[in-house]
Amino acid sequence: MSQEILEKLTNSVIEGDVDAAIALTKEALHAGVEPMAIINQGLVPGMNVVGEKFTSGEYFLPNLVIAGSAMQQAMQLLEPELKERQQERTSSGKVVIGTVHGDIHEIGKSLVATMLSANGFEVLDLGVDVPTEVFLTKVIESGAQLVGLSALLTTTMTVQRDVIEALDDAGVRDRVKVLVGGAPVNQEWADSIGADGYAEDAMAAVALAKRLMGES
Ligand code: HCB
Repeated sequence: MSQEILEKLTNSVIEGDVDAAIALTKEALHAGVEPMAIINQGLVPGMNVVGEKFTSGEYFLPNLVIAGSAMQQAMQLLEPELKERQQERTSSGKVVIGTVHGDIHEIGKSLVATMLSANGFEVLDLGVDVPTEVFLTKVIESGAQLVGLSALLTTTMTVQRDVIEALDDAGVRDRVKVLVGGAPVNQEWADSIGADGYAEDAMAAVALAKRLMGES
């Protein structure tokens, strides 16, 4: 039953049927499916298929837009549920997060921000297409212990390195741990640019953020 709803949800994202995605997300919640399972087993597989179809030329930009909208609207229903289930009382630390300059992909970054916040982190979400100097200013102003840099394009992942270099040049690199992520990013890339960690998804980002906080 739950599996059937999740499969239909995946298809609704692939087909760009926003109304169905909203209705099926509600149905899954009602059936007692955990919000994180709805994301990872319902919505994300749909986005991955959309990405593959875009690469193969079967889908075009409007398909990405509508699939993104379906996922975002479903996420709006899930965010309060995620927070309610995981809210911790004490502050785990302060995090500045954003999608780097030139990149407007926001769904994954927002999911990481939601999960960090649900796990007790104080999160300052700078949004998307964030200029490198804004990351620098906000890290200094807020006194954040962590900065999360999201990049979904091979052309923008290099901006993660620019931010690390800017932190270095400003003499604040040792004050903040840098956590990188996004579809084209991996551990090897994170190591090569001197990031403190790489997380492949929001749950891994929370675990890593907690570990890095323990180290700082
Ligand atoms: Co976009 N796009 N897109 N896109 N897009 C991708 C990313 C491609 C891989 C699709 C493909 O070709 N297969 C591709 C990138 C290719 C590449 O560079 N290697 C691509 C392209 C090419 C483009 C445009 C250039 C298309 C064009 O205009 N011709 C354009 C770029 C615009 C720009 O940014 N300047 C573009 C635009 C769009 C939108 C706007 C239509 C839309 C985004 C809507 C929005 O966010 N509001 C969009 C979408 C939806 C996608 C796909 C289909 C899904 C992305 C997504 O939301 N995934 C994506 C294909 C794909 O990735 N499968 C495709 C779901 C989330 C939950 O996963 O990976 O973002 P996530 O985040 C994870 C994870 O990476 C990690 O945790 C998250 C949560 O689990 N994580 C972090 C992310 N950030 C982190 C930071 C941390 O500190 C730690 C962990």
